[in-house]
Parts: sequence; structure tokens; C-alpha cells
Amino acid sequence: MLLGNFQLSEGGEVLKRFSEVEAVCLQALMADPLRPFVPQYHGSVTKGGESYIRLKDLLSGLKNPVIMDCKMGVRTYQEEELTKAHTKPTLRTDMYQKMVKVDPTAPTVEEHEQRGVTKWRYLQWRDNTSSTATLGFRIECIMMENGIVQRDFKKMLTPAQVTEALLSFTKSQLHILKAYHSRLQALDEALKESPFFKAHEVIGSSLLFVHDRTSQASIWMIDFGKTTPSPSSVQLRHDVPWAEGNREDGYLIGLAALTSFVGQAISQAACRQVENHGEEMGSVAHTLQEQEHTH
Ligand code: I3P
Repeated sequence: MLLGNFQLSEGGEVLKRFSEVEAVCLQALMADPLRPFVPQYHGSVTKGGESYIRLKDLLSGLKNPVIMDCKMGVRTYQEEELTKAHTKPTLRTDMYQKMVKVDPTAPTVEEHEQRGVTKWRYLQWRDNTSSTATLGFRIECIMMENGIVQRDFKKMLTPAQVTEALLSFTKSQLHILKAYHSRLQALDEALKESPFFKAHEVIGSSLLFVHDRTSQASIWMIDFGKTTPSPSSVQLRHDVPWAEGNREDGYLIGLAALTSFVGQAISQAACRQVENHGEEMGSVAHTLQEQEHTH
């Protein structure tokens, strides 16, 4: 999400490249229990021949914001992408190159010969080599307060790695971690009440974590370009694994895991605080002893 599709605008708004699918979702979300978790949507605008979605700037008023984008769900491709890959495959050279850059052994012999992979194949590979397929979410990127964006989470798979990333992102600040934990729990409640969530397959959507030095911390649902109404014959649960045809996105699997990792990060940050306090007390006692010796 970060940077790519955005153009800064004035007056606390951002402009995002227009997508009909996303605009329809945002419109519906403005009248849904999820509204407090979605950036305010102000319709669309055309500028210089390009159409944009107008959204409230989630960073406005924040001092040197720290941001984390977590892509939610057990898969990031739509079922149509899979069908397309089987029926009329289009090869993507750019995706083949991105794949080889991360792991030269990932493409099959045939893909190496073609120097291309289908989009589905690339997205599925990304899901399987990151925590998406197993944990139901992955960290896409983190921007620290100095503005540097880290994207080296592509192969992050284990719960311990995720907890460590959360501690580093929040600099182990307990009040920030606790604020995130409460917000995730509140989101879970709102999702249970949401008619929108019941009726949509939420693919490739992110949770944007944002905090700054003044201790403001919040989480927002963003990126609805691949969120579509589920067929009326399908009753989505969001908390069961995906199998071709069941349309499940695993959004709640990811949310539960993420909430539990933030909980673990809270415990670890609390332990580290106690340890640091112990070390500080130890060094004060040491200094006092030394002072006694010199007198
Ligand atoms: C991109 C990422 C995007 C996807 C994009 C990929 O890969 O999966 O979500 O856009 O496809 O290139 P990566 O993050 O590894 O660079 P969509 O979600 O819109 O499909 P694209 O190149 O066709 O835009």
C-alpha cells in the first residue's frame, strides 16, 4: 500500500488511484459497523485526466509516524486468478524476475525456460514463502520514524520472528502495544457485527498500524481493490482454511494470530522492562559501593 498508488493531496486528504471495486466497497463501508476502522471516504475526483479515490489522510496530525502494513488472509489472489492461470495463462516476466531475485531456485525448469510465471503462481509462491498461508497474515512493510521503509519480511514465517518484528516496530513500548491490542479486539467485535464482512470475500486487504511519539496508536482497514461480494450461494466464515471453490479468505485466522502475537509482544516487553529495571538497580548499587570504597 505504502506510497505506490498514492498522491498527496491538501487538507488532510490523500488521493489513491481509482478502482471501481474499491470505491464500491468504501461506499458500503461508510454505512457499516466497520466504519470506525476504515479511512473516511469522500468520493472520487478527476485530476489531470486521472481518476482518484479521496480518503482521509490517516497520518495527518502525527509527528514522525511509524507505520506497519499487514496484509490479511490466508491467500492474496482471487479464485479468478487461479482459473485464468489454468485456462488462458499470461506469463509475467516482471514477476519471474522478482521471484528469482528472492530465490533463484524457486521457478520450475519450464518457468526458467519461459522466463515468466503466471500472476497466480507468483502470488501463491509469495503466500507460501511468507506467513500468509500458515498464519493468515504477513507483514508487508514497516516505515520507521526516520522515513526509511523496510520490506525485508518476504520470508518471515515463524511466530517468534513476527513477535520480534512487533517489538522492534513499537520499540517495546508497552502503552503502544496495549493500544494496538485493544484496537484489534475492537475490530474483531465490529467484524462479527458487520453485514459487509459477512457478504464479502476480503482478499489482499491490509491492516495499517500507525503510531507516533505523542503516543497516538491506531489500526485501519485499507486496500479493498480485490474485495468482492461473495456469491449468494456461499456463506463465508472467514475462520476456516481455503479450498478451491469455497471462497474463504481466512481473514479471521490472521486477525486471531496477529492479536495473539501482539499479546506475546506485550508479555515480552513487560519482562524486558523488569529486567532493565533490575539491571539499573544493580548498576546503582554498584556505583554506591564504589563511592563507599573511595570515601
Ligand atoms: C505485488 C503484490 C500486489 C499485487 C502486484 C504484485 O507483488 O502482490 O498485491 O497487486 O500485482 O506485483 P510484490 O508485493 O511481491 O511486489 P494486486 O494485489 O493488485 O494484485 P501487479 O503487479 O499485477 O499489480
